[in-house]
Amino acid sequence: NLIKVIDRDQEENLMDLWYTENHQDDTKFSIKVQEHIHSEKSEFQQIDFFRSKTFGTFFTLDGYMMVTEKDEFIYHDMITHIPMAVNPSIKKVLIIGGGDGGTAREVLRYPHIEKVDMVEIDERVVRLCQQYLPLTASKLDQDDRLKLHFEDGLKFVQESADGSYDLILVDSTDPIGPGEGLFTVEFYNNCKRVLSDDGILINQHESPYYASYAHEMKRAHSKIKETFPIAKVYQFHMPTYPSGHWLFGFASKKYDPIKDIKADEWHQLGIKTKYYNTDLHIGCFMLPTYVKNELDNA
Ligand code: AAT
Repeated sequence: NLIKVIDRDQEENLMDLWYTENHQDDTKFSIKVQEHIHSEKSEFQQIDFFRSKTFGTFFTLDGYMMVTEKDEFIYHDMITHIPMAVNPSIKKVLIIGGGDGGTAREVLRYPHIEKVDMVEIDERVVRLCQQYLPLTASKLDQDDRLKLHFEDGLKFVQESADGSYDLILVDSTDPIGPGEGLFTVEFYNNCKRVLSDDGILINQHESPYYASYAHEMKRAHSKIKETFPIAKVYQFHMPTYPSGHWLFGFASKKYDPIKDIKADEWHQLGIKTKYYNTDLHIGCFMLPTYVKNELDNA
């Protein structure tokens, strides 16, 4: 999927390097690269870091965009603050994936959170993000409440005790390669078991727009709604992901994400956010008709 297009710039006679991701067979998204900072094949995946003018430093896994410096606040606000405003007394959090550290950074802004276990399969992603994306990775070695585990998230939840977390955030790659097991019924059942009675599961839920991603969205939703009594989907705008329209899933045994929002309590915490707010919290669950229909038929 990683295609480097090298063009000769007419005027300056310089070589241009572009990062290109195929969003469809005939549709590509490209960012002009100022520098290809790092490239390696880890035990699990191909990892590349680039520098660009518009999106700052960004990194890809197996050629797919993961995080850019400029738009990561959107993704990390939306994965974290939605569940935290539904249950502001969450104390024990499990993050699966999220090697860049952005999700952990947002979670650790809540002073009453007691413990965060972050389970990332690929230690190299963490170490490279600490080196090249210090603004997202900054909290990974600075907060005693956070414990890093370098192992498969599926195996970790299989081995975790019942009811040990109030919140699970699945900040995973797409369901190909190492992320595949995190989109299975077995995984969702284990998440349900290790969550407390008022626990919440948020998962990376793909995109509704292009058919190949919408297929994964439907597959994930059909499995989660079989597992949890409350299973909703919410949307946000992610400029560098395919089609720019992306989703997270909200699943719970007890809380409805709209009816049970504790907006006043959340405001009292004084957490400043650039994308999330409590109006958007309600709005992001209002889905376009075609998305609603696809999810209803999932
Ligand atoms: N914060 C947004 C970044 C990501 S990266 C997702 C991370 O999940 C990667 O670091 C990858 O190594 C890790 N991962 C993949 N599979 C597993 C697994 N089985 N167990 C633990 N960690 C895993 C998300 C990008 C979303 C992209 C959407 N197109």
